[in-house]
Order: sequence, then C-alpha cells, then structure tokens
Amino acid sequence: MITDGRSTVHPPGCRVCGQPIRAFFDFGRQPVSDAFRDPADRSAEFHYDLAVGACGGCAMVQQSHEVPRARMFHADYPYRSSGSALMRDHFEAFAHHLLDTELKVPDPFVVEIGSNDGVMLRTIAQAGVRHLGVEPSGGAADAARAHGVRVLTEFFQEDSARRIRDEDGPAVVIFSANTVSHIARLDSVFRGVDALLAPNGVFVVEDRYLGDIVDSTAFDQIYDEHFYLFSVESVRNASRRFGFELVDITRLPVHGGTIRFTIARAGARPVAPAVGELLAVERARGLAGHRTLDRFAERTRHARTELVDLLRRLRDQGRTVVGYGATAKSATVTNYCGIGPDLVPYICDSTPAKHGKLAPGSGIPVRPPAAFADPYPDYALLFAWNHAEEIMAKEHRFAAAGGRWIRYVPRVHVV
Ligand code: DWN
Ligand code: SAH
Ligand code: ZN
Repeated sequence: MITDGRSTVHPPGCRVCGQPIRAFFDFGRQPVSDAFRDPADRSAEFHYDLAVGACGGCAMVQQSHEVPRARMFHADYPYRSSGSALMRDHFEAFAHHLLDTELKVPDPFVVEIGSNDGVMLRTIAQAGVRHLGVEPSGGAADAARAHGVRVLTEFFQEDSARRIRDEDGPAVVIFSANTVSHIARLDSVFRGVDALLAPNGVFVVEDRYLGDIVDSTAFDQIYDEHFYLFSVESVRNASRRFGFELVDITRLPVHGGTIRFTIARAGARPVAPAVGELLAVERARGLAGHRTLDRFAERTRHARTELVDLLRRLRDQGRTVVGYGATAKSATVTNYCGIGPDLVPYICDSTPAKHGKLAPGSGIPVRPPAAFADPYPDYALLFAWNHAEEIMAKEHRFAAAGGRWIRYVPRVHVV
C-alpha cells in the first residue's frame, strides 16, 4: 500500500483476494462526497481519483484508490438516515421482522454496524432488546442516543468487535445497511464478525446491488463512500474466504435497488434457492465481465453529454433550474459532468447540517426546502431520485404550477 499523503493507493490487486483488477471507469479527481463546506473556508479542498474496476478472481467491483476513512466519517458527517419517511418505514419493518424471528431466543443481543441516527435500532431499543450500534460519526451516534439507542462511537473492525464480545457476549444478529460497502478492509469486518457472532447467528448486510446499478446506469452510486459495489457472486466469494456462507438474499427496491444478504457461519444454515438462482442470472449475463461493464461506462459517458447539453440549452433559453437533494451521489454527477452554480445555482435539501454550506467540489450552495417555492424554478434536477415519490408528493405544488422534474436515472429525461 502506498500513501501519497492525500489518499491511499493500493497496487492493482483486489482488496479481497489479491488477483488482478480490470479497471472499467475513471471519474477523474473527485471531492469527499459528504464534505459540505463552509463558504468562508478558503482551505484547499481534498480530492482523489475516483476509479473503479472488477476483480478477475472473485468478481468484486471496487475502487482503486481509497480515501482515509477519518476524512469521510467523523463528528460532522452530515447524513441522517431518518430524513426519509420511506427509509424510516423500511428499517422499522425490518426491526419488527427481526423481533419476530431471529430475536425470539432467550436474552438476544443484536449489533448494528453503521447505525447512524438509530433509524433501525430505535425499534429494537423500544422492544427492550439488548443491542449496540457501532457508529464512528459522533453527531449521528448522538442522534441515536437521543432515541434511547446504545451506541459505541467507533469504527467496527476486528479489535472493536472483540471488545464488544468480551463485554456483551455473542450477538445473535449483526446487521449492517449501506455500510459494509464503505469499509475497504473487508477482512477486518469478517474477522470482527467471526469474533462476535453466536455460532448459529446471522450477519445481515443490506447494500446497493451492482445488477441494479448497471441496469439503470446509476453511475452516481459510485463515490468515495461506496468503495465496493456488491453482487451475489462477489459477496458469496468474500464470505467463503473468511469461513462464512451466503445463505439467503432478498432484493429490495430502496435506494434504487438493494439486496439484503444473509450470511452465516459455513455449514450452520441451509442455503436458500434464491442464492443459486440469482448467481446463475449474474453468470449468464456476465455481470462483472468487461463487456457488461464497458457498456455501462459507455452509457455513463452518454448520460453526461445528454445532461450537460440539456442544462446548457435551458440556461441559454433563460429557464431556471434548481437541484433537489444534496445527496452524496450528487457529488459524482456535478463533478464528473462539470455542473456548477452557473447551471444549477442552488440545491434544496432537508438536512439542517447541509444548509448554508457549499456542495463539495461544485461549490453549489445548499438551501432549505422552503427556498424551493421562493420562487419555484422552471425545472428541478432531482439528485435524490431514489426518494422521487416522497419528494414529488411533498412538492406537488411545483408540478401543479407548471414546474418540471429532470431525472438522469435510468436515462436523462424531463418528467
Ligand atoms: O450509502 C449511503 C446512503 C444510505 O446515504 C451513504 N453513503 C450516504 C447517503 O447517500 P445519499 O446522500 O446519496 O443518500 P440519500 O438517501 O439519497 O439522500 C437524500 C438526500 O435528500 C438527503 O440529503 C436528504 C434529502 N431529502 C430531502 O431534501 N427531502 C430527502 C427526502 C426524502 C426529502 O423529502
Ligand atoms: N445504516 C444507515 C447509515 C448508512 S450511511 C442507513 O442505511 O441509512 C453509512 C454509515 O456507516 C455512516 O453513518 C458512517 O459513519 C458509518 N460507518 C462508516 N464506516 C464504518 C465502520 N467501519 N464501522 C461502523 N460504521 C461505519
Ligand atoms: Zn478479488
């Protein structure tokens, strides 16, 4: 591993199995996607090379450079899972599912990796079940504590997992949503799970699915935090490497296409047919193969051209365009496409910590949702496209007043 003082570059081998990586896209220099800046901050902005490739050995799709984790996840990390009613309902339903199944044993203990503001664990806490969130971002951890959730403000890794095991005993469920893909050291995650999980426990991992990202050309799902893009094949291979087995999968519609992977100790549980079925589909379509990924790259370049052409045309016609949802994903869109305040003068977003800040790289100001109607723009570029239903319902007056939404997933179009 080589540290250049700014980001960490690793030799062109796979972070999981060491086999060669075939690069398929390079987005160029990109900022830290959730590093919203104070307008008075004149310090140089951190950038790194956002490039992705697929491993020829284990099929894991991964980045070739790594942002030091403390630059991304710290006390001021602004994302709050509970900002979306859809995600609150989604995680509450999952917590009830756990309470009705895996947690129906004497004195169960459940651990969540990346518990953020406690969107899932608050339901577990209310049920009086022993639990622990492991969450390095202090602000998010405090928000969870305010909901009665017990949190350890640390990165989950082998040593923190061992300490938890020593203090609280084994966990029957270790859950993690949209976080395992953020941890380059998968070996440390699996060794930690090995130390902490009960013999017949389950490690449940929910994350964006590579198949859905490719199918919908959701190129904006690629940014610093998403170090890995998971498939059934790559997660099954990684699990086996560390003494585990992928025993079940469930596809979910959230975040534009997610899979819930259920992982158990090798031999502890039977493997559900769904695993082999989707694995066969992935192999038949060559999901991690160069033909599929090169075509994805081609469609990504095409989306950039179409989106920039549309925004320039609207500007030249004197139309106003405002962004909606200062997502982490939008950093890839604005910085890869070269979209700045000249094309999108501000972005409206409901997250208080982002208000009054400048979006990373692009320098586009972020304003509260109230600014959206003051006055309505002609067009709104929906960066939070995964929350389209919720946002369009909230902002129904915009369309009623003649406003139009611009989408770029699965292709650039005006709604
Ligand atoms: O994986 C990750 C996911 C879970 O969350 C993290 N790496 C970081 C983050 O990604 P994101 O920022 O792309 O997530 P979302 O959920 O697409 O972000 C939605 C954004 O839109 C938030 O900033 C809140 C905002 N929003 C809004 O302004 N009005 C959201 C809703 C639902 C709304 O009604
Ligand atoms: N689970 C939530 C939050 C996802 S955002 C959801 O699905 O909405 C990713 C979260 O992972 C952030 O809160 C971040 O601080 C946390 N995180 C990043 N690296 C981590 C690690 N090594 N251990 C535990 N949490 C981590
Ligand atoms: Zn590999």
